Amino acid sequence: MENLSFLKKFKRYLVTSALPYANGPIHIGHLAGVYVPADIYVRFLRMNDEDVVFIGGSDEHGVPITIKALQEGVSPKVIVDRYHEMIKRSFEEFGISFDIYSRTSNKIHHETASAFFKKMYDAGQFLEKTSLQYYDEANAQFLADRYITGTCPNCGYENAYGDQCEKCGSSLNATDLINPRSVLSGNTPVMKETKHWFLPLDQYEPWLKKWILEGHKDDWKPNVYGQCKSWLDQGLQPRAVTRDLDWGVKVPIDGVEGKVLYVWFDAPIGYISATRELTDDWEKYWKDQETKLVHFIGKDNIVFHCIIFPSMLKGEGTFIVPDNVPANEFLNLEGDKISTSRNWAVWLHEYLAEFPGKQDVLRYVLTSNAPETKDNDFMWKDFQAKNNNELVAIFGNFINRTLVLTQKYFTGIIPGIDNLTEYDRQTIIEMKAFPEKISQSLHHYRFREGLGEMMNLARLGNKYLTDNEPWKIFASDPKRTGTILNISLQICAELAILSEPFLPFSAEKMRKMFNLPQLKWKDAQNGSWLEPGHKLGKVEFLFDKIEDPQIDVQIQKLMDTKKSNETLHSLLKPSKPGIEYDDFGKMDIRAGTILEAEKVAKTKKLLKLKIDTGVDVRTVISGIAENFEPSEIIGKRVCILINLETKNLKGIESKGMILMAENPDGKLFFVTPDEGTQNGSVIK
Ligand code: B3M
Ligand code: ZN
Repeated sequence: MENLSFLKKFKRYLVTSALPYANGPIHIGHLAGVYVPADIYVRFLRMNDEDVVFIGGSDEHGVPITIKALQEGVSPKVIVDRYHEMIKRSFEEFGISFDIYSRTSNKIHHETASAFFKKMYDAGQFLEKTSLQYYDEANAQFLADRYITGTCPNCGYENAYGDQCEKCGSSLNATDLINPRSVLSGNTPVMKETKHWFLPLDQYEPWLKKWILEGHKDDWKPNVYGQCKSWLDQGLQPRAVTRDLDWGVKVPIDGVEGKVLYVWFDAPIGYISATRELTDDWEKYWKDQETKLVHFIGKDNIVFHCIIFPSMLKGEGTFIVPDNVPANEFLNLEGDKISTSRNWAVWLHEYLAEFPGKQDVLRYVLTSNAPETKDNDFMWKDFQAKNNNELVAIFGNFINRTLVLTQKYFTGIIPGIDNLTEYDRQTIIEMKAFPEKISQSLHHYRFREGLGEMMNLARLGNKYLTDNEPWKIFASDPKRTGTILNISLQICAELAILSEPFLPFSAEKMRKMFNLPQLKWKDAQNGSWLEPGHKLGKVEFLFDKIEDPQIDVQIQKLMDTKKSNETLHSLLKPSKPGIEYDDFGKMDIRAGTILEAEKVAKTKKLLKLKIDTGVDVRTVISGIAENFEPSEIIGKRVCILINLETKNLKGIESKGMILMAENPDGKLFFVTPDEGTQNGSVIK
């Protein structure tokens, strides 16, 4: 392939894909935005014999991790171990062909990030600033990023985070929030002094402007370039690169305790640590101008990869900066934004379990629908249609028909070519153009377009075979049948090569069916390895039809999610008006134990409970008979309000009330004091 001169400008490639937070599983949004395009690109480069490393790993630091740990009541380590393993496994199974999938909790990463910071610190490249930050007195903790919520000053959304409003997307400082609240205690935080180190982004501004605005106007995607330009036009401010947290890479300055590197400082260095972990020869990938560094990311990470990390690399002084950052927009699901907290997603590990062996179908659909220039939608019906009408009906059908006919007429041995018709010649010219066309698309990060061309090649083959009807002429003209099948087989084999970046599992199957060695991209243009006389392998189906019931299950699953989200939301009782401390202080609530329970005769709802309150043993009538059997609650630990006025119910004196939690659907639960409390413990 003479024309691939662009591939020769660089000696080697370093391709990174965003490190997902290890606080949840991977969903189709991650795949479409980052991992599928990155994998296509890397597989394409490898087939062109390029020296390339493909880096991935889990981002295991930062507030997204510690908040998740807090919600589950476990340590951050438990969270990252669980999700790192799960993510790693599902990527592997899905065929994302990382050279390494590492994690930022590794020792080598802590060392690398620490040394990186230290070098910049020693060279005086950070500003040291003492400033006032929000602090939660009850928990004795500074409230970084997502530890603080409040009302967004831009759109009025009440649950905006200290670093970002998820409703309107604006990036915020904690001090911008109206009515700030601590996520830990719900309290209004106070201001307290703390010292931090800042990366003076303003000092990098002239260099960034020259590098991006002048240097990459034409080769960066408009969405990426546009975001950078708007940041640069607004003017950059110094940005804190340390945090008051105890989970992360410790700030490597003598005498500094309880502070870690900001997760967005350490995470991109994770790309470097992973390369070091992969090879002793890592420096040539990171420090030689002849390396092409490409970051695959989603659009929410643009500023970090185009402004902040490059400034860090530049500041450190010995590293190259990215040649391109082909960020994608977002993928929505059935018309709605993908959301982990609302469980509005198609999870990769679930897909793999529910559609075994169909990795390529999802890869195909996500690529043909990739949100390359604008947000896009994943629809299950469209998934089914693309599988049935494109992969099965065109691609699979063409390959299958050609192989079956070759088995039938030539016992699976490739026939030779006789005379070529004008149609044959035209087809051969057309098929020879595809490797270069697809190369151009992939080189320019236009993966949808590349995939579209690959399908056009399948269409070309399918049409050629249909138009020439070799099955009708075998009896009268076996030589002509042989020529038609030879040309069809060449197209099939070309597809086996050119589909590899997009559909690696199917390409591998095809390689076996054609009994071919591992081939290179350049082999696609000359079919010389496909000599007459070559014996084909065993024929099997590449794709099969996905029927309605399988899709209906998926749609139903999403409808159930939507319904339960809506019910939860609409049924949730609004909060009551505020009260004074004294109002609450008047209540005497204790930990207690239910000693006896029996139904109150002639009532449906009432149970008569005898409760040890620590202070005394007393009788309480409780309206929970429809929810609990007396026998199942004897011995249950409860919280009981003991200074409530005595009430006479069905002739029995009820002294107090036990605390219950009620779900929006009316289901009742005991509020049980934790183990270790004793009867009579004061609840306050
Ligand atoms: N973990 C953010 C994200 O998952 C972050 C990416 C880090 S890349 C160095 O969107
Ligand atoms: Zn907002």
